[in-house]
Amino acid sequence: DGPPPWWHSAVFYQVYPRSFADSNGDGIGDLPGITARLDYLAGLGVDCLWLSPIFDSPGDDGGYDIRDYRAVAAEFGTLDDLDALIAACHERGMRIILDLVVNHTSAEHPWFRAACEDPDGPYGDYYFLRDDPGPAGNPAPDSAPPNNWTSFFGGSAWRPLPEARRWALHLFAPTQMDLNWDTPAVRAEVADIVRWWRGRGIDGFRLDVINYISKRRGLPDGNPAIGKLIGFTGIEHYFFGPRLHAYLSELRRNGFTRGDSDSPPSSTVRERRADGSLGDRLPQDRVGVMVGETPGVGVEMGRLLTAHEPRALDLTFNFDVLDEPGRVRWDDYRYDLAYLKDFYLDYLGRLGAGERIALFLDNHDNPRMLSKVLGEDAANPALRAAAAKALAAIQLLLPGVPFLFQGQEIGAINQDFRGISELHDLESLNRYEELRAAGASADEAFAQVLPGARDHARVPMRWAPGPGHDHSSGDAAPWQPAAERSAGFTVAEQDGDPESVLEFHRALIRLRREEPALTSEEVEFLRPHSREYFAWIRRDPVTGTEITVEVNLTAGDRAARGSGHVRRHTYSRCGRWRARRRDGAIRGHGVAARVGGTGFA
Ligand code: TEU
Ligand code: CA
Repeated sequence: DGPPPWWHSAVFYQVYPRSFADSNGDGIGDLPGITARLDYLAGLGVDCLWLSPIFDSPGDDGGYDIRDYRAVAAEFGTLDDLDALIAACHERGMRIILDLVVNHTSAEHPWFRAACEDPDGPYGDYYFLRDDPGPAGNPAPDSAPPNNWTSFFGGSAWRPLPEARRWALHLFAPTQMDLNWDTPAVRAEVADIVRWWRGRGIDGFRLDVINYISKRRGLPDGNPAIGKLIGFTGIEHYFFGPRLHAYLSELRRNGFTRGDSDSPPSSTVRERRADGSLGDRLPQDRVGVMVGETPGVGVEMGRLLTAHEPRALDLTFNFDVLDEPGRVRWDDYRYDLAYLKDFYLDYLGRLGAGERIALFLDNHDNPRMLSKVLGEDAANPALRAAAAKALAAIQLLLPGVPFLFQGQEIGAINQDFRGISELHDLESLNRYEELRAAGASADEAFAQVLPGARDHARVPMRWAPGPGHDHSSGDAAPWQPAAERSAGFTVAEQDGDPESVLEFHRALIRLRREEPALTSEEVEFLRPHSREYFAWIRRDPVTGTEITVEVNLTAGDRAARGSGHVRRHTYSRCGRWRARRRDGAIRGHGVAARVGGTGFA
């Protein structure tokens, strides 16, 4: 069936554009800022950029509320800037995907405006509008929403549209209106948008909450017991809806697959060789990559979406990795890396031949994994660097497709926010208000919001020491203050320092490129039941080359495994690892020595 698709062996890097690099001094990161930092990303070894939404939007949910799918938000630049960024990526042998939010549109999208003006007209069917049972004019105060579904951002998932005398469904904010994918015209519009961007050279999409697009017909009430368990009511009617697979494979056919005849490739991508040098220009891939953001689908449903023909998605995100069982994002607890190990052993153990998983630990919706793992030890720079390296070894050397989130490569941790006025995200603010309304004091409410706030990951990137961390050009202050507590955790400080978290990432990504064993599917886990020790062997099926990776998962001292020796294992060993080849040549050891200071003892 031809060579494997490029993304099988790729390292993705998620950019949160508002907070990456600001080129024009207004405090807000932008597209030219990203272009100016591309050599940094190429030098890190990134194969594909994923940009969180850059489309025109009122910005109620950080751009996840799109007003125009074919325009760039003014604060981020222009379409020309985006074309330039796409070309600059391709010139460096990198690819670029965008974030497509098509479970819902902004309430300011022309489709929704048209639907409100004429709910019985064609655009009325683009959304879920339901008759308001109340009297003409405004909904009666006691008129109930059409069902009991709740919104992820609090309250009912329905909002009244008094003028239209309808209720409208919004699983997220009241200005994020759910599209009705059962309407063929909606599916045709989405395929059109995808084709349009493919034509501009975009290499694929991360598809926002894409598993929510097919809702059970009739929109029946959610089971209250499930709602109580999960915290949201109605989910069972749309998180893996009846026509999900059909709609996604249709979108693949109509949007992501370029028909060779009607649309010849518009863009070329330079080949990047294993040694990092650039080769010939290759035509744009025939099929764009489809990365599904799929909250709640778990392992087996994720496999159904990615591994079975007709193919729906290429990769899914499995969010179960982010919190220990029984815990949620808002809980203040110390994440045990033994769970991370269990999770991957189970997940990888269930895959069939040719299946690939997305490996991610951080994104723009979650506190930093490093902070969850370290708790108060995050204040200790040595432990922080060691744990960052341990996470890097896991994320970059297990089988799968790594998605780094900006800042992970320099050991970014949660922000030390002092009060609710320092948070911007609507989810945190809504949650805070709900807790206050339920009787919590201001301090209590803040304490219950802080651990899970999405703001932690959304602060400006730390390029260099100093007040604005060089996020903005000139002396401009970034849109959100981004003070870093410890010296040593900026790009400038780590660049070129062989001990640094940044150089560790560079070294591991280089190793991935040089050693086919690390991008093969083969893995054998050693001591699977150990809660402190995580080790595995990767194998290149062609040459038989083996690479052994060992990671210490523990923070405390302990008696070491092995042949009667008692060694002190502390967290500072966490990032150490060794890679050994079957032919006896020790490959990774050199890297560990370069990166970690001393070899693996
Ligand atoms: O997130 C979907 C999602 O399910 C959550 O992780 C989300 O962060 C929320 O907190 C649920 O409680 C995606 C985007 O990544 C997120 O930024 C958007 O806010 C959301 O969809 C709506 O578009
Ligand atoms: Ca700017």
